[in-house]
Amino acid sequence: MLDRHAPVFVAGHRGLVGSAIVRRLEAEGFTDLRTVGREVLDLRDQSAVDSWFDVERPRYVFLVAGTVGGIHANTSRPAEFLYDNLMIHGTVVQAAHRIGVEKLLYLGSSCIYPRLAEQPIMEEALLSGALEPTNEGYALAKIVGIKLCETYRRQYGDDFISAMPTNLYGPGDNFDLEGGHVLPALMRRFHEAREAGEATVGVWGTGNARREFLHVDDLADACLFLMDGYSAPGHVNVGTGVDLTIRELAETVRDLVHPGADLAFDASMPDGMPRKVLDVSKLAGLGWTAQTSLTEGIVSTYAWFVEAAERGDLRL
Ligand code: GFB
Repeated sequence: MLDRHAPVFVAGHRGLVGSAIVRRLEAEGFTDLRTVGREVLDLRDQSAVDSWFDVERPRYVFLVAGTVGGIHANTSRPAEFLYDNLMIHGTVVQAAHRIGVEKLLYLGSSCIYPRLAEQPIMEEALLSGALEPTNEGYALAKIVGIKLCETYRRQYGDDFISAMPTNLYGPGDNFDLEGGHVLPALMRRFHEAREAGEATVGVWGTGNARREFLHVDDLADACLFLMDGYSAPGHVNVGTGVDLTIRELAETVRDLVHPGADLAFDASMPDGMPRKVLDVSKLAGLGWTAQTSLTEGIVSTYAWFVEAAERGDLRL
């Protein structure tokens, strides 16, 4: 179990995941959280990262920093998604190794798995087939992150572990309509259509793609659970094991935010992976399962969105 008074570095503390991990660690009584903004430290710069680690000397690291976005951001900025993430994973893992960090958790993504992987996707499906082209750059960088943790463990004995979350949502998400993920985009689009008195709301793709959604507070809980009790080379899927179509998702958001609105599917936008649902039996076998139902999570995240919008405090 982690020492609650040891210095802990949460890399990426302002993002959806990092902010949830900070909340979870604070609630757990961690007393020495270390964070740094990108205006102070460029995590792609090895010597800057090394200097920062030399000064702060964290004993534990949550590596959840990265360039992230939805399907459109991934397809329009593939070089950034590949380069930024590749570098960030490399610099932080190497710096953690160099100063002797006792435990590091690296966060990947379910997009590491082949486009046509057997569903639900087991951890063993990694590198068994071609990747989904809409997020290949991001997926390649994420796969390298897993391999960094595995190889540093094998060669140096470092206790570096990896978790692979499914699609995430929750407070602190990016509500940008072009760059963000489907759930925050749909919440905002339905909300703005209702405010503007518009009866039709656009949804990208055919609506037939299937996705699984995990509340970010559940993910943060799983990350702490793994840091406290898991130490092995294999990565661990984190999800609910339950998926639905994008059409069903859009209807759920519609019924909450703008009941009666019509959906207009834009098939010129990509669906991405046809289906992406994780087999979560490994994590369940270790003793952890997700607690937040999708409906509950959508209701509370929408309430958060409305309040944050009123405060003028949204990432757009
Ligand atoms: O959330 P999203 O971008 O994630 O899209 P991916 C999920 C599905 O929702 C796709 C559809 O089939 C989209 O076409 N969709 C419908 C929308 N309306 C919208 C909308 O307004 N915005 C967005 N973004 N989608 C990402 C990867 O893929 O998943 C990343 O690109 C990352 O690399 C992330 O792994 C978890 O599951 O398609």
